[in-house]
Amino acid sequence: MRIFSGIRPTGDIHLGNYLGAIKQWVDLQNQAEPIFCVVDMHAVTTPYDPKKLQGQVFELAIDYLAAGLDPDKCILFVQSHVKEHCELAWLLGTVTPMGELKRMTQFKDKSKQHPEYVNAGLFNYPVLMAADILLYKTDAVPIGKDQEQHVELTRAICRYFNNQFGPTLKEPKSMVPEAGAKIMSLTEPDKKMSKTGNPKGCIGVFEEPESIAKKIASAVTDTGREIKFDVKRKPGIANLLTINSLASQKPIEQLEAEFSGKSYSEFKKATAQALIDYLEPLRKKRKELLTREVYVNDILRKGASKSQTIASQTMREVKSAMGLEK
Ligand code: AQP
Repeated sequence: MRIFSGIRPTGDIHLGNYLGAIKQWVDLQNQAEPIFCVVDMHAVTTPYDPKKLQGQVFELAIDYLAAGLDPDKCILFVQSHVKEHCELAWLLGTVTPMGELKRMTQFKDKSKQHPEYVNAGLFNYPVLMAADILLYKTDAVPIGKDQEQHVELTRAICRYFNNQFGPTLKEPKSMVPEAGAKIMSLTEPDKKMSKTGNPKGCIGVFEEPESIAKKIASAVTDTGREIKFDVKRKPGIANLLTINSLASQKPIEQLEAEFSGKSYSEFKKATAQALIDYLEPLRKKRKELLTREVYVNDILRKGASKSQTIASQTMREVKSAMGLEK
């Protein structure tokens, strides 16, 4: 089974990125044929600083390795190093109805967030994402809940293409984790945790322990006293229970029993500690990797070469099906 996934190099990865996506990638490495990507071409669809982009790409590659990706088990590369991603995106654009793109929640959200930056690249983001996935004849895409709609569209684009030009591309499925698929902001528990939201609501995977403890201590909860998993009535507590459960590897029911009759503050302290302990090995590994630039660049170079071998074969098939090549 081949899997493909990626993250935009738009800043430090957070707990949502880790629990929703990367943790699954690490768990899947031993059973699947995994390809992971730093999707820099997607990063330029929203405002960014060109002087910082190279550094952010490099740091995200380090983050992947620190989080547990093993370059001997997976292919790891930078999207813009394999030109076939953009080439296929252009061709897939010709079979993608505009109406489908207009429905995409992420396009609507990002257009509102950056009204001065609503560009055609942002509109076509899901077509590039479809190209990323279809280029590798991917079976499954491990992602958080917010990206499910884009994978659904990828499946539709795949069908449009195959119906028009004959069976060429493979229809992938989404892989969304049972727990952690949508980690919410600590300050606005009705919104997903995000790199570009309120920084106080977002916990970085490599954040210092004191800062993690502070953020969890001031996480928005409710006026009640009960530590119960109730997403509608107690979204803040439900979010903290999810985080604690994944970090401590204790089922939510066990945590509810353990903290029955205890205060929110005691529960928050324990949650912060569980999370700090959980993330400690990742933080250590990242510090070590930051000094190994040659090693990391070598992994990315080899990864791009392996990806390109697969990608160029798919492009030959696509171009031949479309009559662009013999
Ligand atoms: N809050 C989340 N909970 C669970 N999974 C999440 N993902 C993102 N946020 C959460 C998953 O992480 C992967 C990378 O997503 P992305 O590249 O779309 O991330 P992003 O756009 O960088 O997400 P952000 O943090 O919201 O950044 P900005 O603010 O720049 O848009 C995906 O699998 C996603 O589902």
